[in-house]
Amino acid sequence: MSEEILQNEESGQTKEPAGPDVKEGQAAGEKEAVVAGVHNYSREESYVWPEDPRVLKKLEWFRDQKLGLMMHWGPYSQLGIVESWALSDADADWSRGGIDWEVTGEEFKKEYFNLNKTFNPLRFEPEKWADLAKEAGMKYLLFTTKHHDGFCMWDTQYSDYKITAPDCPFHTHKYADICAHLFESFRKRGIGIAAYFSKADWHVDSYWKDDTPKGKFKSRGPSYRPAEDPEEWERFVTFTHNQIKELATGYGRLDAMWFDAGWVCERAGQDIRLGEVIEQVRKVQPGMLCADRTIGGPYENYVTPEQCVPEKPLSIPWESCITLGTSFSFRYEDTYKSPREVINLLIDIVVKGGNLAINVGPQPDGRLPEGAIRTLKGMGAWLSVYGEAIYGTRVCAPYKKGNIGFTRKKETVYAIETFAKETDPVENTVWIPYEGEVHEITAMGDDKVVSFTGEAGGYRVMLEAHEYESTPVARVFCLK
Ligand code: FHN
Repeated sequence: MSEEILQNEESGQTKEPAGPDVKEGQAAGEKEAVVAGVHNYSREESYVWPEDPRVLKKLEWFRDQKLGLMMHWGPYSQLGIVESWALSDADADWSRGGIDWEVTGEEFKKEYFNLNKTFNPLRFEPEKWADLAKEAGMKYLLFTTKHHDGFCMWDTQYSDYKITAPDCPFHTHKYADICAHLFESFRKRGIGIAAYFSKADWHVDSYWKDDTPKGKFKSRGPSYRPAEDPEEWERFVTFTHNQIKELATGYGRLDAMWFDAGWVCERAGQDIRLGEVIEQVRKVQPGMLCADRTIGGPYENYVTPEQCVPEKPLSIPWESCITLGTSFSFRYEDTYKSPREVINLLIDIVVKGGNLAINVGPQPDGRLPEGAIRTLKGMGAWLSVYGEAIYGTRVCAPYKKGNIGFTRKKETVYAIETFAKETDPVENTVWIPYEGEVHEITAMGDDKVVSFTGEAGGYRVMLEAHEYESTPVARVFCLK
């Protein structure tokens, strides 16, 4: 679903592909925020460091985690199509490609909004998901509590469009309050919790309604101009604040709330006064991080490149959200990145000071796709041996040269030699272009001290000849 966004090296600001112009009904800010369904990310220069010491402390916790499991799950998984976006008539040109049956836009929207009446993931076992996430080396969960379609994966008291409503067959299941059981299962295993929440809600009538001049045609923004109907907009703001507070007070400790739908913002005339509710929330969730994507300012505590990795290290907290398959939502017969691809991606991100939120779209029956499970297990196998060079580290100059990436933790520098392809040759001598002072080098894995010579510009490591069954994903050397 997501178009690749071209990254501008200096600013980190995206050069948007020739995406859709500001379409009819979209506020000016909408085009800048999301192009073909993909958010760009805020400029490093516009970042505002939080003043609350508890938030600053939580940011250091966040920067230590490095790896999160993002999950997009909702009734749309039954169709194997893009999450929510096909509902927006103004985005139909790119979002309805997966709609390959004879329906009109109006009929499709009705059918989509009725998917809750058949959503029944009977094979959902949150403990199994949490065990797998732990095995995969995940340090936090980023879960879609509500996507743009407005369907709530928790027992909200502010909407009947929810997993626990009588018209959703899953409401009788012991795990019906999916967010409650997922958060508890992951938290029990020491995994952090970040709640994804869409600021846009295409189901609630205070955002989308039909009795407007545009009639049934819908774009990603509200079906009316908030400035022309402030009472309606205030109803939407109250509804949104109530749901955010509900998640923050009834579902245990939240380490972060991650706000999607960047077009819902003051500069686009859609001010939901997010800061007001976050300050209230932080009275019960001290230090909770807030990622108000693409907005900048005090409530975007970290920036969130999507489906891309900045060219250079960023000096601010950041997290790339990237799909393990080809889509954030579940796709039938999807193809998944290999462990090698994901670990190389993680290394590329961590040497630049960021986190990776790798996304898996669960199946409509409640299981995770087999291909995703295989890769997650493969990731965990590598991280169980070399995770020390990833978790809790920070950027280390020259951060990356050739296929050698660098991280640092206290007095140790880690040189990570990556092998992008399983056919890459594995040499017995390794050139490490690091110019700091080094007295000892050990090879992680067997923790053997290795021979090396210091030369201009770096160190040459001489390893004992070793027959590898297959090219390793990456080798790690500890420089002390
Ligand atoms: O519109 C959403 C999209 O559906 C998906 O949730 C991604 C995930 O980061 N965020 C928005 C697009 O940038």
